Amino acid sequence: MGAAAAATVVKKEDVITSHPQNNVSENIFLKIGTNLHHRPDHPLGIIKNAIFDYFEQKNPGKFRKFDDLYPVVKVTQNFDELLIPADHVSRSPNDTYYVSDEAVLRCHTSAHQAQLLREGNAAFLVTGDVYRRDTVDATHYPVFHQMEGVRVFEPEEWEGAGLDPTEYAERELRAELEGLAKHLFGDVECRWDTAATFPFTDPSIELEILYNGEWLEVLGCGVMQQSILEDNLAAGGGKKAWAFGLGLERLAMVLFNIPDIRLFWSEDERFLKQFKAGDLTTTFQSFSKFPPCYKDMTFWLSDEFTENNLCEIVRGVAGDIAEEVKLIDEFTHPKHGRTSNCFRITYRSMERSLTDEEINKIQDQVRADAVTKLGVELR
Ligand code: FA5
Ligand code: MG
Repeated sequence: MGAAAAATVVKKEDVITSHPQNNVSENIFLKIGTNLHHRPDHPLGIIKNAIFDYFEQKNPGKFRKFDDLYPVVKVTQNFDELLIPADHVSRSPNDTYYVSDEAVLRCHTSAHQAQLLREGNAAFLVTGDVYRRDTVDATHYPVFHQMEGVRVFEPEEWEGAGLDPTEYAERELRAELEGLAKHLFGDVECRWDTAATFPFTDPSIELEILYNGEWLEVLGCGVMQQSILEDNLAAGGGKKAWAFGLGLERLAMVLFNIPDIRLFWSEDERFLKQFKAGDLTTTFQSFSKFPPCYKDMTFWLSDEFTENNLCEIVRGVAGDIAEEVKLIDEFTHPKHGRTSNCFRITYRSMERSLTDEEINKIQDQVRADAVTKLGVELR
């Protein structure tokens, strides 16, 4: 891979520190360095290579590929260099894993855009694991994989087409990504959401694919803000670029009909042996139809409470048998004004049956942790 590549060996003390802002959990640390996208027979490796093939066929030799950039990045790389404002929600420790006040686990592969432009790259693809504190359900997981794409254009290119530079870059971007969707899925229903916004692109758009009867967002993209080019690429002010960031799990779920994002982390042979390097035709066959187990918990909110914090607790206790955490009822007391929430937690293993005893123990621990770590008052 590229010269900027570095082996991803991350030691525990590199990410779990005594810094007051440190919020990386043991669970998350254990996932770092797994690099599922490096495995050619894993659905994430298969989809990554299929995307590489597409770009290579369309633009031979054009895109430089980076596959193992270190996942701990500076706050400046993850946010500032992308013009993400100081008060943007994504900077909140509720959403992002902080190693210290200066370093984070990258929450998107966009964290490498500016650095790679500074190193003189004008067309590149970066694949890597990214980390976000997020909800628990079938399409969200706190560690997932993205591929970033950037392509810089020269004035001759848009002048030759007789277009304004932004129009030209947007047209090229849409064509490139619609072509990718076709390459991966053949005839699939796609639509562009033009209401999307990213601080680092203008215009910004998101691509959605119809999956199991619902629109699933698979990537965000847009025309790169000109100041990012000006600040990082030699003579960048006179050029124009597009950028995209796509979710590999989401694409693989659509391609292989994988119903739950947790499956990507399964080491179960019944999952892994269904996939073969280079084979895009696999339709995943469910090997487990184990019943779900629902547990509701109701509590008065505290200052510390957020949905992401509760999800982090559930994942910490239950690991991958946590299938969904969902708010099902909310109520504010007419007299004292306190708010109560009821969450339904769904537990289900993809690999085996769970016992009542096991689930009750887990649920008791979740309840206890919610009290001690978040200060909620159980009802
Ligand atoms: C971004 O991360 C931007 N950096 C994308 C981008 C790059 C925009 C370059 C413009 C230019 P967003 O947060 O929407 O955007 O995430 C991009 C994709 O990652 C989503 O479309 C989805 O496919 C995937 N994704 C986001 N959150 C999760 C999650 N919790 N689990 C699995 N996949 C996710
Ligand atoms: Mg999005």
